[in-house]
Amino acid sequence: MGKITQLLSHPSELRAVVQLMYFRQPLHQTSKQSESLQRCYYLLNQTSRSFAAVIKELHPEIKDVVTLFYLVLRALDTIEDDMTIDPSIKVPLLREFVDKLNEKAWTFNGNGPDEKDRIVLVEFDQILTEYHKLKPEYQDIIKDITKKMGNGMADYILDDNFNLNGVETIADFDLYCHYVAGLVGEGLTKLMVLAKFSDNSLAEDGFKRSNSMGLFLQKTNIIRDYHEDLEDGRSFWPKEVWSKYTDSLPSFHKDTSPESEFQGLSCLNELVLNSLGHVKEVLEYLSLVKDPSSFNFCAIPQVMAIATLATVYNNPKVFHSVVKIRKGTTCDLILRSRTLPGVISIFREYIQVINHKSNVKDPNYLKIGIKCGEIEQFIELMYPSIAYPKGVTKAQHPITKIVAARAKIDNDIQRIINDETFSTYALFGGILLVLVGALTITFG
Ligand code: D61
Ligand code: MG
Repeated sequence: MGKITQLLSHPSELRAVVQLMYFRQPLHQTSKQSESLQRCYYLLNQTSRSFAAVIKELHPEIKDVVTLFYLVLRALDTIEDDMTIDPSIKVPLLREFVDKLNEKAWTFNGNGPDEKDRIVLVEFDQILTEYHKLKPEYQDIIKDITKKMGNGMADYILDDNFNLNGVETIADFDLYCHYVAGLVGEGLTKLMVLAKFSDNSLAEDGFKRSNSMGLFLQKTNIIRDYHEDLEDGRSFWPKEVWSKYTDSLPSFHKDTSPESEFQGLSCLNELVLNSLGHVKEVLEYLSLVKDPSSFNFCAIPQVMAIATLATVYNNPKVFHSVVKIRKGTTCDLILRSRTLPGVISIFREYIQVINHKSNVKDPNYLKIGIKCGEIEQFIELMYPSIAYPKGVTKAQHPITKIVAARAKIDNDIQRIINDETFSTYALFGGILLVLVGALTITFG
């Protein structure tokens, strides 16, 4: 189906696209930017389809910091991802990358010509110029995370003899995802706490919930990108899981027999089940982010991830292409994820989608049902639609305080959303009137 036809067959998504494109009220204005900072925003737009949009809407206090945090780590990841750089060069480069942050004008031109984000390394001097203008506290947070991530990535580079670690066990899988994504969550949490945009308690759990924020995003990508990664000659699916279903991971792509497809789906679904283990901590984390622009920034990637997870779940297309969610769905999700109740209702919806797609024959059928039930119960506790558990009054429940603290923010945002929706419907009404008028004049 064409994109336009798709959109016309989902009217609520059409409304969302129009509302987002023409009526959304930005929370903050942009101020004057130096030339190198403009170049950094150009690099951000070039290298991230999804994160650029949410980062650019952040509060002025942290917008540039988060942009530079992103670009520094994108540069590091572009070294990690490049399969044309020999491990003997790549590993030391990853470990020493943090030292480049002390330089004034370091650049790197050693990526393969087709490496998609090579430009951030070619123009790394622009990033350094702006990085050194940041408050020292912000620089230190970025530096600390860069150092940990570079060393963590280096630990997982396979050399030609495969005698380094690789993603063998589920524990390896969690540790790898911690290095490349959980640490981003940790850094962002430190930045937001420093800027007083989120509850201090977010930094007081050993960064367990912020780690889950990153793991939920990264694992979703890894599951979705099975085919693309395989074509690039790598894989991040943990062997401990796939070895239960096949003795060679590429077989899910190569062998198209129903038996092999069933094994592939069982494996895929077990990984989805594993990812769902992070959902409760994700929702808890989101409930503690106070600043509205930071809330959007944190929530939007997470609702995209749960939508993606529901789409890939039990879906054999994953073995042959990259499965994506519709553009209209994306706009609808962005608009609905500006308040905590909105986010919760999206999660509830997709958890139900997953539950309904379950196959009784799947070896993890029961576990998946239990996990979905657990999440629904947790959501029910945060936003009860009927009553609290026996013997617990609303006032006594710890979650009540968190929800109450959010109520004002959510109310304020909801008013803005109502305005925008009104304008969108007014536009549609206007178009309809003009059409009817034109028809009356022509035929009437
Ligand atoms: C709140 C808001 C955003 C969050 C968060 C909490 C917690 C974690 C993350 C974002 C990071 C999630 C990463 C998920 C996407 N995965 C990748 O981009 C992979 O590379 C990982 C290493 C580089 C991380 C760069 C990054 C990403 C998002 C950021 C950020 C830094 C800084 C600030 C805000 C968001 C993936 O890359 C795919 C690609 O190269 O296109 C890979 O190589 O596996
Ligand atoms: Mg990478």
